[in-house]
This record gives sequence, C-alpha cells and structure tokens, in this order.
Amino acid sequence: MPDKTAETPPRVIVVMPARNAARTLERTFSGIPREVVDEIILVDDASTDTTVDLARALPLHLIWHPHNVGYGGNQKTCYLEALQRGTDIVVMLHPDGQYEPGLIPDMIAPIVRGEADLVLGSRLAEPGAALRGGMPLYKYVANRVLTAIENQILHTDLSELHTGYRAYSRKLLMSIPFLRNALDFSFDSEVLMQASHFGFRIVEVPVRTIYDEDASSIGLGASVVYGLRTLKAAGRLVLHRNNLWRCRKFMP
Ligand SMILES: Nc1nc2c(ncn2[C@@H]2O[C@H](COP(=O)(O)OP(=O)(O)O)[C@@H](O)[C@H]2O)c(=O)[nH]1
Ligand SMILES: [Mg+2]
Repeated sequence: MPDKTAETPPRVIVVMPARNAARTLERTFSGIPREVVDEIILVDDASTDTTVDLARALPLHLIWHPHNVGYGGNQKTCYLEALQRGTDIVVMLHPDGQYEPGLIPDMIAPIVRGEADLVLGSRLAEPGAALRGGMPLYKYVANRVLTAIENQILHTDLSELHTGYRAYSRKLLMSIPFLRNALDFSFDSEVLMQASHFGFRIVEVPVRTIYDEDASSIGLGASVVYGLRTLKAAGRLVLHRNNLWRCRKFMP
C-alpha cells in the first residue's frame, strides 16, 4: 500500500505581525504565492493607521490586539493561532514590504525536506548586497558583530541571525516555551537561543535586502536596546547550560 502521509503536503500558514502597515499591506499580501500557502494570519498590534480596515477586506484571518504589546507579544499571538489552526510550517512575513513574499517556497523547502526546523532568510549571505539594498551602515556592522558572537555560542556558522524573515516547523514551536519570551524585538533572539538549546537544526537561505521609504524599521535607540538584550539572552543561555543560573526560557 502506498504511504498516504508521505504524499500529503504540509499545511503552511503565513503569519504577519502588523503595526501601522497600511501603506505596504496590500502589496505584501498580493505577493504571497497562494499555491504553497494554506492560510494567512494577520495580527494587528493596535495600529493607529488603517491597517485593520485594509486587512478586513483581504481573504486572511485577522486578529487585533486591543492594546499595543510589541513585536514579540504580537508574534506570540501569531504562533498560538497558527498552532491552533493546525499548521505544520509557519512563515513569519513582515507586512512592511522589507522581505519578498515570493521567496516563501525557498523558506519552507528545508523544513519540507526534513532538513531543518528553523529557516532564516539571510540578507548577509551575499557579500555587499545588504548595504547596496539600503541597510544602514550601523545596522550592518552591529548585525555582523552580534552574529559573530552568537555563532560562537550557538556553534553555528550562519551569515545573519537578525533577519525578520523566518520559517518554523510545528515541532519547534511546540517544543520551545516561546510564551515566556520578551514582548519586544529581542523575542527573535530568544527564539534562536531556544532553538539551539533544544537541539533544532537552523539553516539559512539568501534573501534580498529592501529598505524603502514605506518600510518601517526600528531606530537607533531601539536597536541598541535590542542589541543589548540579544547579548543578555546569549549570556543567559551560557549560564543555563553551565548550571550557573537556570532560566525558565530554556526549560521544557
Ligand atoms: N515596531 C513595532 N513593530 C511591530 C509591532 N507589532 C508588530 N510589528 C511589525 O513588526 C515588523 C518589524 O518591525 P519594524 O519596525 O519593521 O522593524 P525592522 O525589523 O527593524 O524592520 C513590522 O512589519 C511591524 O509591522 C510593534 O508593537 N512595534
Ligand atoms: Mg521593517
């Protein structure tokens, strides 16, 4: 008898954590290759523009937060809802147009092949491309330095650990206690530390860097806070691993 489960394609859900994404939402949405995506969830984090009105008019599943909780808090809602809706693979796609939705098949391929549980869309895989794409120099330098430090701690050799374009397997999201993570941007770094700690395979695929005037991007102050909190998360992982200071984020 043929193995039916082997033929069933995985259920793929795209989640969009949104905050004031009205100018870019429709363009991002229309670029999503629906032939490989089963459902799209948009979580609006109390936007003050027309993001919610625009989202209501699109064929997607909309959730809105009655108050703003931040980028990490938004992702918690995204992943909870995707898991409840039976996803096998989740792709996080920022609705601000900074990542190409057309690359979703590339993002999910390593998980479909059973070769990874976390796929990072790396803007730094191709030398020089990030700066040519408009990434501010200070962000580029900080990204490279932080990535080098994290590679040492995670025992990886990845070109970028600060991308907002990611795909996760259901198994990973069911295993890492992501609800215990930060509400701010350091949520993303904590997920990486957890993925490594729980033994999940992380791979990267190259993506284009897009910085245009419609996109949102965190400023200098928030970037510094993010960088310091990323280092803190890495430090906590080292302490936890060595039984020096246990951290609930790394407990099953
Ligand atoms: N800044 C911010 N972004 C949020 C929030 N909730 C969801 N987002 C979304 O998260 C994405 C990343 O934020 P962004 O400002 O573009 O940061 P970037 O990663 O530096 O480009 C955007 O697409 C926002 O729409 C929030 O509370 N604050
Ligand atoms: Mg952005």
